[in-house]
Amino acid sequence: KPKTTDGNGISNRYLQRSNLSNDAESIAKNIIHHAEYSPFFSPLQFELQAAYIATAQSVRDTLIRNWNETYRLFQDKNPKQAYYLSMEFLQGRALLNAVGNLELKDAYAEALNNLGYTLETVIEKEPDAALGNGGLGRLASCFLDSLATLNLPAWGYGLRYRYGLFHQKITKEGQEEVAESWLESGNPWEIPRLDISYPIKFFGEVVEGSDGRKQWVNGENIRAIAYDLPIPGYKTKNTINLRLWSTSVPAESFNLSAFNAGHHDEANQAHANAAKICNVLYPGDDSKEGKILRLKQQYTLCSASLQDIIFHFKERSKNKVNWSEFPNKVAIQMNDTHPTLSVPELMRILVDLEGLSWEEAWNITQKTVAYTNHTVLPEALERWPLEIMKKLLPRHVEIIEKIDEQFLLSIVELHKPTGFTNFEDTLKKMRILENVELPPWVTSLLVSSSESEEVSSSEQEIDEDATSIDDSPKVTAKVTKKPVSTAPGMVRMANLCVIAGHTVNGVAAIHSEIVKNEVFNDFYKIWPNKFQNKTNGVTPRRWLYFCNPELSKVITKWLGSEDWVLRTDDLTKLRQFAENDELQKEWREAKRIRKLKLAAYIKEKTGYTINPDALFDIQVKRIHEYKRQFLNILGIVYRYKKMKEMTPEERRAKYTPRVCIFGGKAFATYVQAKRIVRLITDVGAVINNDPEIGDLLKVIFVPDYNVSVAEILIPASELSEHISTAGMEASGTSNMKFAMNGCVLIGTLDGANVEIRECVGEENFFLFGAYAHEIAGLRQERREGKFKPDPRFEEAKAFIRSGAFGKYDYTELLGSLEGNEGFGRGDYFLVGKDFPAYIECQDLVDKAYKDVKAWTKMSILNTAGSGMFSSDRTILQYANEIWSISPLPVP
Ligand code: GL9
Repeated sequence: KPKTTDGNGISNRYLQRSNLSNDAESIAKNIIHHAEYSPFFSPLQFELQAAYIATAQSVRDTLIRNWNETYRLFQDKNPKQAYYLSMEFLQGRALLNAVGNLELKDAYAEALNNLGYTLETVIEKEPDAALGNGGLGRLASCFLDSLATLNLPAWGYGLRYRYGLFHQKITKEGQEEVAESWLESGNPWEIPRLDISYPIKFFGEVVEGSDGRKQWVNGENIRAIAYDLPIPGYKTKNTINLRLWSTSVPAESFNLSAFNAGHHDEANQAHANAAKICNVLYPGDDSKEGKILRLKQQYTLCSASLQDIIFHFKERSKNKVNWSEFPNKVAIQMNDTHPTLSVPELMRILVDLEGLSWEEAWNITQKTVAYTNHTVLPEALERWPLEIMKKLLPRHVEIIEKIDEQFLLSIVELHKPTGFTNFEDTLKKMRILENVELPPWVTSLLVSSSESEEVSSSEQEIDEDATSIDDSPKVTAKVTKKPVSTAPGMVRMANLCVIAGHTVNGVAAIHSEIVKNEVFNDFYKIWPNKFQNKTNGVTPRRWLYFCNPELSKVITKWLGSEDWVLRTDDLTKLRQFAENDELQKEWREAKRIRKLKLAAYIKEKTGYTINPDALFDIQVKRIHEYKRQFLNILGIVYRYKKMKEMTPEERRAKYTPRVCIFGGKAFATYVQAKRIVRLITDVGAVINNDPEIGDLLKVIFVPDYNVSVAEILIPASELSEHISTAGMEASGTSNMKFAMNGCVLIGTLDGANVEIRECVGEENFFLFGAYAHEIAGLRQERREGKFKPDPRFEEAKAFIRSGAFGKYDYTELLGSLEGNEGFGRGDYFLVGKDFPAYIECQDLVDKAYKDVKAWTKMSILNTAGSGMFSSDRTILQYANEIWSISPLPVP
């Protein structure tokens, strides 16, 4: 007898009936069905926009079916599951990726042809989902693709910002920001889960309940509502979930009497406050208001996700909740420090709501959470003012204070055998709270040890029984009052992550070394086993197979199968053909098709005509002083000046025709970065219109760089620039995408460049610049006034100062390269130091490009050596070495 209902209460008979067919004719019918019954528009106007929405909805049907099956399997088998918490997911467009992963691209292309459209033009109608700023957010999205592809039980959690990353307009004045509204025409990919919502509280106070447990009461109460995005794996049914939270308030919060009295804004206040939380990605946090908003965002993500994770844990435990099983079922990865509040939130839920003891809860929390560090820039290591946090999250601050004191106690215990001399600074550096007085029991220990090296053991020892903070040892030794610091108390999120997490990882080999030996060295010394490296990766589906079909076809032909899309190590087999004329010819033809497409795109967006046979030299990434777009443009300025000094014959002999392409957004309030954008466009305006130079040099700033623009730029690139000051770029991920697409890199020994160079071969990478271990010494040299700039560097700067590139006053920008003062001035990023090596290296590039065969070989060897930078490799390492999760494929 057939089962009539499944877990969700729908009759199997009907579920089977709704089977979807994958032939073009059925797909076309399905698209038309959506066009007809979709709430978005009338079928009488089946225009391009409608075609996109209906196509997306049709693809979503298949996604939802796979997504339900995957969910059901996870529910039934109850494996350990990983949850990737991130404030950013830079998804880009979904359509091509979805039909590609489902292997339905050809069927959809044919269906759309039958309806009078092409898949290519329909794809263009989709706005980028830009819920991230840059590499960190894009990494999270690549990870989701790999998690699904590898059939791993995992989910992503993020926020559903109404306005994603701003659009960048390039005007004569440089960058202008315009609000981005990806949801304006509706989002056909998401599934609003109005049935799934959780309460979120802010402000209020902490009281003690009659059961002795702490209760967090009153305050502002909102709700987080789930919006699900199905994430399909490649060549698998497994489709995982990216759950994005939106914020609202229940209807009763609408103040009807105020509204009726004519106070409309007041009536809507609660709703407006709640909606504000998910309004924009990363609001500027300079103001106090901005800080509270950002903290509210972070807490919303953490609290809603944890409530949801715990809901699933309980549901899957089927009435037999055993909390000690929690770390065997749940792995939480904190993508940078932004989701750090997960730690006190999990503690709060376990202790206050579930009634576990502090020790039990701490044990569970520590086994559950892990932390990825993505940057060593000190300004990016989040610190929150204690005052603000106390107001917004009073119970969490209590918990953080307790974790802090517990940590101090454990450190003191650890150091007991060696004594506490000179220990105070280390303690202060390591603890979570900054500018907060040490607890008296610690201070007195320190005082007693500094009074005499030979303190009697009885004096030095603290009460052995006092392992819990509540009754921390009452040491009565005299305490010398130190001047109370006037600096405001702060919570160091990274320290909390390192203390609470079972694992801390960096994102490239060199970065993980810096994390261990510099940033968190004190922690590394006590917990060496906590620290790991997980070199970043990128999905080869989006970043090679889908965005570069021509090159992919060549690769497949020479490798004899498409297996490389899942096993990128197979790409090494290209090495044996690197000098084969036939492959070389096909390789260049494939590259040229992409170069022509980019040339057309540049013409459309900037009006400039570029020579498709010139060397395409690209630097695309967020604009930042440490990434040194400034070095690149100064090199171009110098090149241009030299060209002008030569005869046409000399010019042609020395230089290779080049198109220097830039793209990237500057943070809206980052003045120096915006000046760099302006300089690039000013330089371009002069050089591009100089008839003497012609197509020997062009400088293009591609506006509004985003995931979709990257998909056009990267396949067309021949040389790409990854030229950060060594030690400052944690990893970089576009470097991996460029190498995969047969692009040769010019770069410093920084981030993943180090490993890319090893994998593709030194002779296939243009290396220049100071090494990471030299940087501190070089900065010191500068401060001492010992740095002698190269005359060529002086010449380039003077050329800009001369007004050769317009009237804009570049004094402030160039001034950052002068003096010896350090940050902000005194060339902190060592542009002057690396300038000579950089331009000399660029001369080598010019020479190398002239040898077509040798260059093509380098290009092939870059693709061949890029296999290890697949995010499949990265995710397998996370799965095995941090999360302990195993594949669970949907049959
Ligand atoms: C970053 C690092 O700067 C990059 O080097 C790294 O590749 C990525 C991913 O690990 O993380 N950290 C960081 O804060 N950003 C990164 O790109 N910034 C943005 O995403 C804007």
